[in-house]
Amino acid sequence: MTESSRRKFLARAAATMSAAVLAGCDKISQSTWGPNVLRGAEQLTHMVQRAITNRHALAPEFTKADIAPIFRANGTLNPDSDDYDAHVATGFRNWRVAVRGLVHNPLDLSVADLRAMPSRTQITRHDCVEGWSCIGEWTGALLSEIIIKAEPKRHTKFVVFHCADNMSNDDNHPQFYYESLDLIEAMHPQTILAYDLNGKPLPVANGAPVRLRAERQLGYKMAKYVNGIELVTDFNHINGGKGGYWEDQGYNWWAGI
Ligand SMILES: Nc1nc2c(c(=O)[nH]1)N[C@H]1C(S)=C(S)[C@@H](COP(=O)(O)O)O[C@H]1N2
Ligand SMILES: [Mo]
Repeated sequence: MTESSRRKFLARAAATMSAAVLAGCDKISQSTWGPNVLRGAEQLTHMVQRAITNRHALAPEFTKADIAPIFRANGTLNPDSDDYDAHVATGFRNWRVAVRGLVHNPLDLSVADLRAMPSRTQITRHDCVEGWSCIGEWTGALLSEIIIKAEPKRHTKFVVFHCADNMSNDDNHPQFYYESLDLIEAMHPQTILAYDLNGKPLPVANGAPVRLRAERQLGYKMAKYVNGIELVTDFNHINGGKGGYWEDQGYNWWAGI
């Protein structure tokens, strides 16, 4: 098998396993042991994929000729809050990415700070679970450099990304989009906090002023409008406790491709 057909096979195998588990979801989850079995199965998918794929492998990269003329946008297209509108009006000068949680050195990074950090430019394919893909060129600060700069504490296992878009209709109980990666994905050389798309500052629809690119993951992992990064040992304390907005609605936490 070639590397890419092997990866496709693994993705399919993992999807089949998850689908098999989900098929019995309603019935199983009514009994007390169900949730543990489900969690166990998801952990197994993650472990199996870890064991048989090389976690240091790079996602495929493409050429300028492959870049789509317009990068399709999905999910929130504009956070549309007074706060966000004010940032748009001031060219995101006051936008900060707050790095908190299990760190010795908390950071508040402006877009200019991010632009001054070691960066990477990569032409990659974005795969959305809704069934579309799009190739674009992303430039951003290496997330590994940000994490190292923040001096993570020893027990850090996951990195959580907090976003500015409220997914709830109820302004009194906002539910901001969020996502998370394990430390291996977070430290991967193609994982960046992107500020440019196709050589220009990110459009609002694609997550201005900064969004995550974790190129070996499905689209929903790529948090847009990032204003916070939190280092944690687990995410039980955050919203639904599943590590992401879509995960809280039932998507798999492990979204490796
Ligand atoms: N903050 C935030 N990030 C998000 C989403 C969102 O709704 N809000 N949607 C996700 C999904 S499902 C996809 S496919 C990609 C879409 O990124 P794009 O708009 O640049 O295509 O962003 C992901 N990140
Ligand atoms: Mo998506």
